Amino acid sequence: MKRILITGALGQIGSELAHYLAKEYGKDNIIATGRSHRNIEALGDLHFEMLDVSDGERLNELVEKNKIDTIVHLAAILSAKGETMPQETWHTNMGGLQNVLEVAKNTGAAVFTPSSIAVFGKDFPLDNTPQSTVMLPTTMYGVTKVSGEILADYYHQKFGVDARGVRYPGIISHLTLPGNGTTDYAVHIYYEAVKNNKYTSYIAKDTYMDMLYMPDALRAVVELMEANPDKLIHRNAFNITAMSLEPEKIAAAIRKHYPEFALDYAIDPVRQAIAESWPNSLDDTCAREEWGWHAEYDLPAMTADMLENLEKKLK
Ligand code: AKB
Repeated sequence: MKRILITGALGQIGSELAHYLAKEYGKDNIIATGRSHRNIEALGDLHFEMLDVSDGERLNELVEKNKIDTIVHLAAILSAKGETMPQETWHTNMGGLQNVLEVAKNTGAAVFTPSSIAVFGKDFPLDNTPQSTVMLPTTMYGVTKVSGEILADYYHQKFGVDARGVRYPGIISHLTLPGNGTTDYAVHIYYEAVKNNKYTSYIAKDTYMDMLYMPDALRAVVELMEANPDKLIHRNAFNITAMSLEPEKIAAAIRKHYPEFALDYAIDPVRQAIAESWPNSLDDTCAREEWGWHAEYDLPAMTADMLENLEKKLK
């Protein structure tokens, strides 16, 4: 990676990844893009261009003009929002990815695009979910993520596009809020702990999902894209994880800092059903073996860092 264009750069991951990549590869080598200016302040003085990923011509123009060699494609509609607008979710997620892959085919750029634990849905092992197993998602977001994995592999096999990806679990972070997914509760719980010392969870007790702290999610992008391609048996996309969490476990970690923290429940049936259709825990052996993946943050380390940063931001 030398010159990198990021789509969806104003979202939860993009707004942090842009700075991370700027540090690694130089500020002048990063073009952050998004389809509005909402949250633009998160990018500071990084170079920003307006881009709607449904506009393949504009994407091609930006890639050629800026001599981009890697496209990090993050723009997507997430799981809970996707269930309120399935048609638009298909159109945005699949149309955007196909434009990115076409531009990559024409220009020789490499592509990083995240998949998700949402690729799983029915008839798979819920515990220690393997890299390769049944993928029958129950959300439109999941349908686009499975299709996206297959499409990216197709562009690799057929046209030699260097497309790589990971299946992100829920990502916990303190800079930009997530954009209406199912795992968002695991971010909101920290904000509410700092603001009000209590949280009402829309996900039920004992509902386990995998989570990852943002610094690990960012490092994964660079490590996978810099990995030796000869070592990659899989490409799109690798299971990665750091911890398998449910609301009470996070609350217990928060209580080490805020002993009075109170957790209660008002279950959202839509997001609860999605959560129950996703793995309790992932097996990330393939990522470990093929490109050396490992997470650095566990629950206590993440909780301490989240609370410290949110106290600075919110108090
Ligand atoms: C969501 O909850 O939709 C996302 C995801 C796991 O892909 N955070």
